[in-house]
Amino acid sequence: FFGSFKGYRLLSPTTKVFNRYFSVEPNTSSYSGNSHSGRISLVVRVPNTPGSLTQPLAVLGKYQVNLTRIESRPTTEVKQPDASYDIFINVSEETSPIVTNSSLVDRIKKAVEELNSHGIKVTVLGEGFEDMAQSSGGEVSTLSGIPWFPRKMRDLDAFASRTLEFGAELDADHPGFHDKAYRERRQSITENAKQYRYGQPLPHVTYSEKELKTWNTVYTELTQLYPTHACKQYRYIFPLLEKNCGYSPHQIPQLQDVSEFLRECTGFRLRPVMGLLSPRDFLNGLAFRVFHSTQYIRHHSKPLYTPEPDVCHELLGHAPMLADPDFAEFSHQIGLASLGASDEDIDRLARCYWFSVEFGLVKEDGQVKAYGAGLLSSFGELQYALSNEPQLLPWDPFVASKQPYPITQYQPVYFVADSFSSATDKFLQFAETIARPFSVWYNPYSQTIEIVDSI
Ligand code: HBI
Ligand code: NLE
Ligand code: FE
Repeated sequence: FFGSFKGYRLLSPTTKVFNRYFSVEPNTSSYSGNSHSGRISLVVRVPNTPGSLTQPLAVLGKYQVNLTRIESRPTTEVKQPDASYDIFINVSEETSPIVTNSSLVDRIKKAVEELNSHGIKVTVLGEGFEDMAQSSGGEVSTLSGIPWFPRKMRDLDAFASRTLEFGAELDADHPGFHDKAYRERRQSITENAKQYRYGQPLPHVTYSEKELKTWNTVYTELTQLYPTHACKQYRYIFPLLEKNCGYSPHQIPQLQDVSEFLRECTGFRLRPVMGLLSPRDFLNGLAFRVFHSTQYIRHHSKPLYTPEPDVCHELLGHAPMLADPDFAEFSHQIGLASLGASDEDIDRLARCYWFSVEFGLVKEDGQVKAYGAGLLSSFGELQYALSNEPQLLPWDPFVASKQPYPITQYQPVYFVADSFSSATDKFLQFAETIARPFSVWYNPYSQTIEIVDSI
């Protein structure tokens, strides 16, 4: 199986984002089963004056807060260069050797209050501090309430149950709403996804004749369009999927096989999901090079367009593109930008995602081709997008992030990228405008998000 990947481009781990310096820290929480699910970090803002770090350190010491890593970076907010520094501090979650009566969270809260009272701004990241964001407003001592985000691969297990409200129930206007057998079938497939936990093999589904017939129609129609409509990366990878993952008109590939293939290509992996995740959860997964995939198939009455993701959309739309290193890098960067982002910034990122990963077009030898998964999995929209009907704009994340879109009909506007690497460069310029008092780095060896910055 793996031998047949010989000669295929593998992920180069030396892309821009991987070149940053970071300091190594023993990650004890990954080994112990009973630890707090997320780590705690503090960002302390100090002026660029002699001794300004002494007080924060003394206060943290006084409250028995044990530190495991300290890094500094000049703040970007301030006009004068190096007028102040952000000090990034990781806190050990191991029990202090000195017996204290109060919990670590309480001691950190007290330490932060004391620092605030001295006019020192502290940002706390981690669970248990949400109430502080509201209670300590004010000019100098504002704590930005950074939304929780997953720091290790296993944290993605928390998403499984959060799809209930969004994806478990079909809407009343869905073609499958009155089809009892379809509903029950979907229910049993999504139940597998709900039970799934990190490290388990992906659920295997034996599809019925009826489901295979739907797949056959979608596959047969789409593969007639790909030679003229799909971008060259897609056309290059598709035969490899036929060879290695059982892509064919007569068989629906298994997520497990496709996931193994993608890991060999770009480190991306699939994870089963019940249905639509919130944009925040969905994008956060991309930061770990995890793509959440549905496993049920669209209703047989409407094979050529569905507004929601299904196994045709994931496997024919997304999977081939995720095997391309430049596209994978682009997707990963959207994911990293989403970690801890404000709700407004998540909205902006979701629109960037929509107009690129879902519905993006790309220039190729003077022509326009499709790379967006929503196009590559819809026979109807793929033709429409490359007709003269819709409006085409050059890919610009500053524009795309503000562009509203319909979700149940063909898009009126598409964005055309020059290439995936230039699309990524433009996206990174945009991502810099997303306010966040720290930087993140994905450590592929430990599969954890490191909160770092070193300039
Ligand atoms: N959830 N399961 C799933 N699949 C998607 O493609 C998806 C999602 N939630 C949101 C989303 N896509 C996007 O439209 C953006 O909002 C991120
Ligand atoms: N419209 C696409 C299709 O029919 O395959 C699915 C889009 C999901 C966002
Ligand atoms: Fe999608």
